[in-house]
Amino acid sequence: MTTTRFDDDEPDLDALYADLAAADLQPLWRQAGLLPPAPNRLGPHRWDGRTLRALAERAGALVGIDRGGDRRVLALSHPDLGGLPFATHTLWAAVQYLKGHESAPAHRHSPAALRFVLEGSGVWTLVDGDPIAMEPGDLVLTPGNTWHEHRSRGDEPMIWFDGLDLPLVRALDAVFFEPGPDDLTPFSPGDPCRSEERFGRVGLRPAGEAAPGRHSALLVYRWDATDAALRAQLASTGRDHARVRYTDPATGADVMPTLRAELQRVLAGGRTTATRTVGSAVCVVHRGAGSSLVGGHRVDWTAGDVFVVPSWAWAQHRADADADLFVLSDTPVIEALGLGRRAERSETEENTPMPGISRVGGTS
Ligand code: GTQ
Ligand code: FE2
Repeated sequence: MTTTRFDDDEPDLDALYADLAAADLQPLWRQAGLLPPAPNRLGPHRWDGRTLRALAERAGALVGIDRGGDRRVLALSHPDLGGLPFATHTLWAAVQYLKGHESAPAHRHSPAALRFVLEGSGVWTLVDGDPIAMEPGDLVLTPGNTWHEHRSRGDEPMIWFDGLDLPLVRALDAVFFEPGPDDLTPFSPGDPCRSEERFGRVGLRPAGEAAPGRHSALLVYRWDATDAALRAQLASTGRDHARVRYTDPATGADVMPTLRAELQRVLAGGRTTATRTVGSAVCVVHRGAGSSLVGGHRVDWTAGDVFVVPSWAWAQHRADADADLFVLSDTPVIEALGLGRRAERSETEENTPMPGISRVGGTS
């Protein structure tokens, strides 16, 4: 007998509960919190960037990259998830640290991954053998089931943010993993990135190619282009904040079926509109400093920090210094399943206090 055995003071009912448990059954009427009025599984949480970096450096000094794990990765583990190495119930978030001239060998897995580069230089990620040079602020995709390896040809270490849909794919029991060959893929730093050459020019893709696949054929989004799009949006709207979504250039869809990636810029003194959406998000502070109101809690942040915006929590970001937040979310899944909801706090409500978790469901 492994299922929960409920009990009661009334002997007949208690006997029923005993027999239910023996038959691996549970009464719905004793399930508390199974059907909450609104999503409530997580609170906000923040990881300090300096701590992440310092501990990644220590791991770099003590732990090699062996065929065992293949990756020197520190997973962000949300305290509300009972010890699981997951940032939210759907998203894996981690920092990966690769020292100069190290190689993390090829493997592939059904969970999809993306990398947002924090610091360093000299690293290439090879995706199905295509070499992608990584620089701070770049977004690199390693879609589900693509071979990927990380290769340093420089002297300095690199640290980047990893985002995966691993907790979601695990919950679906759809994880496949395969190690690659022991031999590293040959490449030279001068090799062009084929994906970028073919799909990296806005609005132009090779004519007559096979229909677009399940993920973006463009595997790298350069910081220069992201920054230019944000500047142009700020200039054309005259606002103090701007947001761009990384998309499949052929379809305009999200970069991968399970993951949405966006860059939220907030100028010093500016603040975003308060919104709440279904689905969880992880925000990586690329630049600047500020604070966010998340589900009624204040989260102060600075460059390098990572914080969680839980499902259906009100979120509003304010910047004290020009700030860039890389935002990873599971929204494509939520939308594909018809579970999406979104609320925005209107301008007329601007002066009323931020609704907190305790008032979820009462304001929209
Ligand atoms: O770089 O291939 O953070 O497979 C977790 C799993 C990174 C990777 C992670 C992975 C990788
Ligand atoms: Fe991987």
